[in-house]
Amino acid sequence: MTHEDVLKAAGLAKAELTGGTLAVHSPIDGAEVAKVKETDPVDMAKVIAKAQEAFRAWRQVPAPRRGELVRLMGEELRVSKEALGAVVTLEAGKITSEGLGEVQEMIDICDFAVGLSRQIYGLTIASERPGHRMMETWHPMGPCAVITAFNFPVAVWSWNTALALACGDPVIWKPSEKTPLTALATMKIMERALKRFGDAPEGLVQLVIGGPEVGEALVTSKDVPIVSATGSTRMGGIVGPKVAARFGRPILELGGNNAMIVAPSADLDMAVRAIVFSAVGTAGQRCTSLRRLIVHDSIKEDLVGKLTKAYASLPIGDPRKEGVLVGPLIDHASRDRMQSALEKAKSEGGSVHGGKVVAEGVPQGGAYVAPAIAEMPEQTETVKTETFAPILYVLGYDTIDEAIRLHNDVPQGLSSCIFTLNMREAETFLSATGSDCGIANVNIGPSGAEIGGAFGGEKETGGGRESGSDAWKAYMRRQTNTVNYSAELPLAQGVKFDF
Ligand code: UN1
Repeated sequence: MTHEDVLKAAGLAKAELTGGTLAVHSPIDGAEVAKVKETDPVDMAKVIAKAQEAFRAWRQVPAPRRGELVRLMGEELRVSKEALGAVVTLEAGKITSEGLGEVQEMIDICDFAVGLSRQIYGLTIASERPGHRMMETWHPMGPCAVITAFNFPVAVWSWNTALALACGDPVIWKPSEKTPLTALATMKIMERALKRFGDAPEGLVQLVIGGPEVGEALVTSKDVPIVSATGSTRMGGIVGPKVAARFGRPILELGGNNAMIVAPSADLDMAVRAIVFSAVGTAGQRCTSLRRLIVHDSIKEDLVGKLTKAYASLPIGDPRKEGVLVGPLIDHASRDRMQSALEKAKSEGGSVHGGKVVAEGVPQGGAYVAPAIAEMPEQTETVKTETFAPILYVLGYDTIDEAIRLHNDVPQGLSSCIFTLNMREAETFLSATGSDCGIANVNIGPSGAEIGGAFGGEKETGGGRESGSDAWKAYMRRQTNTVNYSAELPLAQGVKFDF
């Protein structure tokens, strides 16, 4: 299928793809595939007011009925899975299976949120006063801005939107400027669900396209109480304080520098498979991609040998082609950043396998690279920096304490894992003295999390949680209620105030 056919199959009309100011390129071959219209920053006040109006209606709709909209969204996504997956491939460069996987992740969170819509509940708490009852009620919070990144152009939106809608919050979506087409295609699907639902308020789910000024309006508006932002630590460092300064609620999912500890008892064949998927999958452009391998000295040489062999056999190229496992990087700037990180690693004493630019057997115009393995003498500045590309830094260790120290000695704290058959090591890694990340796994890689768990991380990753478990609470306001059903008015803490 040509790029044009893919966009057409996703329901995108020519008029939406032309005449705008934002040029969209496919990372597959660098071709300009659209020029989309951007939201005028001047119109942001109207967008936000519309969301506020939608909120006033939506918060009164019973949560299970709100869940019905999410159920329809899941149904429509099922119907459009292939078409939307293909747009993800076209615009983000993911291989076909990962493009489809991303849409599956959207379907999964819809299913979760439908159940949640009948499970929004609070506690009942024992009161110290006779004839009193205490409880917690969760109420809708207000419009939720969802700022997403290019690498999961639609799934991250759905984690936020499925929960926000079930929780009673309208959504304003600002996608990455690199991936507005997946957003436009997703809105078509959403609109079909809204139509079938029937009486949802206008402006419940809005899309705005543009640069920092458009984002700024969402970040600084008091009428947008929740700002969920995914992207770089640099971006989060700007967004977080601005939202906090107006007492809004930020949900930040920022950089990761995810590691795997490989202990002497590890099943090495399994470890190799986990490493290759998590370091090379999505061309190393997941927040959860494996970036650091901390290997016991006794098995390091053996493991690096196995890995370099596996890396050499990886099919690199057109992500639409069957069998290809490594697609392009998002753009040439990203490729250049990878190359300079590798140069820096070398200057710090690293020895690099692979990592070269690939120009043959791949579509011209895309930024294709061979994934790299860099054996490092120590955890240098380059290792501590997240480079959004398939670079795997390898470090050796002697004792498990040393491995955990190295593991935690980076600014980021998203995902982590250990490969070991030693129960003491596994449990220590998951304990209070183990991994300091939001996600810590045993005998699986750091990427590819299911939506059932809370997703997010600590330190410079930003502390936000999205997706499963009780992440929904971030989209609601908690109210503590005390009800007096007695004929007395006793005060708490034994205070007397008689008059
Ligand atoms: C991201 O890269 O921003 O765990 C999200 C994973 C995916 C989500 C990644 N489920 O790798």
